[in-house]
Amino acid sequence: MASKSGTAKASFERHGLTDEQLVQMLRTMLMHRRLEGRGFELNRQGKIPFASAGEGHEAVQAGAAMAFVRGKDILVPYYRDLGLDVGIGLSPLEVLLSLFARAADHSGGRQFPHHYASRKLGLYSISSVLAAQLPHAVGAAYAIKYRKEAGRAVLTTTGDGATSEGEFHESMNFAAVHKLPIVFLCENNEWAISTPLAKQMANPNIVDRAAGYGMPGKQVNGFDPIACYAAVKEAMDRARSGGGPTLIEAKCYRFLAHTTDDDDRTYRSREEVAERRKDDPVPNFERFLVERGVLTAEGLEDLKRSVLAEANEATDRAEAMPYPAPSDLYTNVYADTHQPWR
Ligand SMILES: Cc1ncc(C[n+]2csc(CCOP(=O)(O)OP(=O)(O)O)c2C)c(N)n1
Ligand SMILES: [Mg+2]
Repeated sequence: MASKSGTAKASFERHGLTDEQLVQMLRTMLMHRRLEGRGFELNRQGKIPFASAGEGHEAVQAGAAMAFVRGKDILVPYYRDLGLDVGIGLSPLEVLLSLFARAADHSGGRQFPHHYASRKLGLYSISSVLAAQLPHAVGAAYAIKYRKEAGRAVLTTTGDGATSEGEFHESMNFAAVHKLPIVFLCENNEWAISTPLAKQMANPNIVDRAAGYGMPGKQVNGFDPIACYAAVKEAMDRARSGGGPTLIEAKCYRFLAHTTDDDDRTYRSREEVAERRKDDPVPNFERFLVERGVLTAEGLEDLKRSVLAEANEATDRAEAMPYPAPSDLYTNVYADTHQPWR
């Protein structure tokens, strides 16, 4: 499918990424888009109650996932990170089990959809409460430093709106004071449901906040997966080697409504969305890799077919699995057999 590493016809700044890694990043982006579209389809078919939408976030998440070291690093993501979670190893079946709320889901079908967790992958349980994940992420980074576990770091993510929360300030400040091994990645899609960035903060650049805490900040084009990889890799390497925290702001956009429960026509024009779609990172990265000889046109079609087949298989398997048994309702709610309502 891909040509051998370093033998691509046209040269470009690849930041050490091999052809195989570049194709893997594209696969993550394609799977992200496919699975998120699947969530909307299943919702409109009346099969699942809810799904969220990360179209426009594929590049930043695939790039960040490539900078994550499996088996070492810890990921504390937010709810819009399907691509990042899949990129570090979460399977499409696990995503579908969450959407269908089946018993085999990590939370036993109890968590909100798209709120995954995997101890095996170092993937923390996701919180719906904005910025609530950040103090947890900082705590994990503090533990790494306290235990002197060299070569590990925490990657945590947040939306632009969540940076207005007190937990964001407290987490950034604490991480900088204690020089913790952590990277804060802000996926700035310009909207917090119906609130535009300009109503959230007077400074249009979230990255400027880094200086106020005394940590390095980096702004990156969130539609460019290679640039996002490079920024997150550099910051994670610094964190892993004792250099302390970094704030990265990846500028992207949310193309769809906030979730299946939202109608974004009520707060932004179709013209605005259509204009931003011109920079859609998925077809752009497909074209980029084909034009540079990293992938043939045929190889791209094979890749898309294999992503669709995997997503379809995961959908069918998850749908066929049972819901949690009603008798399990209180399992893991209270320790042992304690039942306070009895
Ligand atoms: C503390 C808190 N306040 C409000 C909400 C409701 N809420 C859910 S998502 C959201 C918008 C968040 O926007 P942003 O942080 O930019 O992330 P995005 O969804 O755009 O990726 C809001 C206000 C919440 N979940 N938690
Ligand atoms: Mg946002």
